Amino acid sequence: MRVGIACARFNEVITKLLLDGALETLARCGVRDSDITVAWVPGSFELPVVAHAFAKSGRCDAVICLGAVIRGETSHYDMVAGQAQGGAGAVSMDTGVPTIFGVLTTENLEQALNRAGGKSGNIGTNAALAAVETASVLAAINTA
Ligand code: INI
Repeated sequence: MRVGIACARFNEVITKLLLDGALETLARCGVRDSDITVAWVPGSFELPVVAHAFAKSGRCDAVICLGAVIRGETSHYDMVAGQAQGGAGAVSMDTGVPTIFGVLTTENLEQALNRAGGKSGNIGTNAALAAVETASVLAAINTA
């Protein structure tokens, strides 16, 4: 299984933890390091365009988008989170390559840390599991 990961640099203290969780989980699922490509992008807004490039490359069975959108005091939040979520979904449907939404959307940094390996698990881990499972389901359907 070949996996492309697009990871947002904005809120990197969080997204690095999501990436660690995703990479550990992919390794545990038997995905080889050499079959994983990681591309860093400036922020979550840019995740879909890079996910689209991965999906269209013909070299990925699944794509994972990792980001952290923290509301804080910015109204930018809704636009960034909406673009990331809608864009990832559009990539899946346009290309048929499962594009997983591993983007945290939280009110504050504490909530984000809780979901990036803290007391509420790691969204990067969940995203990796979703990628492996969905790619496997599609492979089974396409070879049936
Ligand atoms: N990008 C994020 O990934 N998370 C955020 O919380 C965030 N906020 O709050 O602004 C954010 N903004 C940057 C955005 O993703 C783009 O990189 C930028 O707008 C350039 O297109």
